[in-house]
Amino acid sequence: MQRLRNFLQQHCSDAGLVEVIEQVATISKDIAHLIQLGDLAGILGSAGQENVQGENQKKLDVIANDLLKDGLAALPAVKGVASEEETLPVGCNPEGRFLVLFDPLDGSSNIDINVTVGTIFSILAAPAELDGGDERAYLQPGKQQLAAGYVLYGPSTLLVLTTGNGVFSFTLDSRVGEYVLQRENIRVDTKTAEFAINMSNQRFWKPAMQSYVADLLQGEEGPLGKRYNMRWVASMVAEIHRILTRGGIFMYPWDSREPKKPGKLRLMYEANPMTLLMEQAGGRGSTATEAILNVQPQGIHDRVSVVIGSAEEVATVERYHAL
Ligand code: AHM
Ligand code: MG
Repeated sequence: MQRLRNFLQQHCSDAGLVEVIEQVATISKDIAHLIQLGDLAGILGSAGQENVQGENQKKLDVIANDLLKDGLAALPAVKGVASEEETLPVGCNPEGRFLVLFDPLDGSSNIDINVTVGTIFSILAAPAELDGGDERAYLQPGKQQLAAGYVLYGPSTLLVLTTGNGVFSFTLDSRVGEYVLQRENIRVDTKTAEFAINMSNQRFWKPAMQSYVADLLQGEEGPLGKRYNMRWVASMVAEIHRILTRGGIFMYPWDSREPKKPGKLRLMYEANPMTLLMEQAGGRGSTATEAILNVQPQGIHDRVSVVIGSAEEVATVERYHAL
């Protein structure tokens, strides 16, 4: 069984990048430990404050954010970090070569009911001329990511990773405190008959999305000619992991509840890393009208409409939007 450190040394020629990924992995073990303790560690419930997006922060959102921010800032290779839970990017080491963006605890509305949550991360090259606290340094399209991944805190703790050359999954062996390689070169089926979307928002979607989902629901008698199954965990890490494991399509499209926002999910530390993983596994990520990895961010907390998963099904959604 290959350990993460050995794997990274063999698969990634940049020692600085290896160090950053290993640090995320090390911190995730502390987060996993706290999640397992739950109430016993006094970490459940609200922190009594809101983040920049106006969302109520859970205690564990704040704790996971501080662990990642402080642990990454301690590395000479890290020039700056940006987080869902931080209004502005945080400058770290001026000589650093990397910027790390993360959602420290995605799906955190699930934490109090003991359902899967995750950490999502994306690593970019730091422009030499800009400070790590300067937002402009981060505003690179997703196709420029050097590495991306997530940690899934579920029945097992898993690290799923790409450095741009395939997708690999590691399981945390809590007996020795090490991530060990579990699946190599993960591939996603191009076809699927399983979809994930929050159906309670149906009446707020654009007509093209309403019409696509209405056709899915017609099953084998409808124009798509297939009987579809549906899942919704309300935890993007769990949904994307399911799709990487058995195929499917995940959608969080624009809706008219907040018409000025292009979507609910965040481009730079949710949609981009998940799309890079999916594309490295043979799937796709789209806004429904353009490739997510081509979207030029205007701000670190930009939101985006998200359609990610099996390539042929993502193309079908795009077809409905092109009509
Ligand atoms: P969060 O980063 O505040 O946890 O929000 C992101 C989560 C995703 O994990 C999930 O897909 C989505 O929000 C669920 O939203 P909803 O509760 O509207 O179904
Ligand atoms: Mg999130």
